[in-house]
Amino acid sequence: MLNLIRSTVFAAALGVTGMAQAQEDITITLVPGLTTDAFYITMNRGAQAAAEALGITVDFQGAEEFDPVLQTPVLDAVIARQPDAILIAPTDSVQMIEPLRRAHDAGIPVITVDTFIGDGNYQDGAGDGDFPISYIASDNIAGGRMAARFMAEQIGGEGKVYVSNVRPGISTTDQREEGFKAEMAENYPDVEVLETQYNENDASLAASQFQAVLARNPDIAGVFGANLFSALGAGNGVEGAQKSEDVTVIAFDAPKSIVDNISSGVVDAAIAQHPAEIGYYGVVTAYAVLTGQSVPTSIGTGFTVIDADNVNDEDIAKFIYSE
Ligand code: T6T
Repeated sequence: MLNLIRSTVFAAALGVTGMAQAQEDITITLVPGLTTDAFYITMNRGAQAAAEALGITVDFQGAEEFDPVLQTPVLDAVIARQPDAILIAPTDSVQMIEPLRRAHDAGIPVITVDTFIGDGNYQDGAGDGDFPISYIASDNIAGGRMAARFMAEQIGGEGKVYVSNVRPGISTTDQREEGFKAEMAENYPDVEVLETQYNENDASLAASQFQAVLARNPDIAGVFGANLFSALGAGNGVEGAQKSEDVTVIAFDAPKSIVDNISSGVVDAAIAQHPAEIGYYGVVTAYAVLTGQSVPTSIGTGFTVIDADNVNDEDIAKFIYSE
């Protein structure tokens, strides 16, 4: 860790008070959910923009799959290198608490981006996962509710739909499903939400699950793909079954592949998160912590809905994720 400690000692030796750590020496590590996902690639783009603006270094270290068993050794290696702060998208809200506590115990400030640990309310003295300093992310319950409203409008307020999701235990996708179901239950009593299909972040599995749901429910009216791979797979499944005319697909996330599916009519709407904004504010928040500022315990970032009406608009292009 370059560290505050070292520069404070140095400052003290020089008899200088209030001397801050040299900016060019600050190193923050961003640990994504996985390295090859356009969402996290875009988050890193925002993080690098903030690093450049601040004259600090941000490195990007992650696993190749969204899995706490694979993320933990990556995190342990990051802790061993002692960065000044860790920004991380924890891949499980319970299983990543103890690995992250090791960073905290080593004196490295932890900020979570995109996903949270514990109950997501940090620094309130309650719960095991209370120690991260801040959480920067989309409001995923609100996003799930938005998805439900777009779905309900498209299917005329009635019919069978299901959520294609990754696996339980991921804060973001759990909350999107929760918001989706709550909105349907409260406002669309004639929409029946079938059992969730879990795909382990595998788009091929999500596509074949659509075929199986269709076989059991020939009148299926819609699928909500709760993240990039779920939505991509749901779209491919619907297209493969030649059901695009009859089945509404609402996607969370907006890589180019999903935007292309909007243009071709396979996906009806995508709720684009603003991952670059998450990365940018994540780095700025870590920098503020490292330079002695107080920071909010949570920062909410926005959404942009992309559909056939605006997909070709110039000002939409910046919300399409980088690959
Ligand atoms: O939807 C994003 C992210 O918000 C979620 O936590 C995991 O999946 C994505 O990375 C998309 O693949």
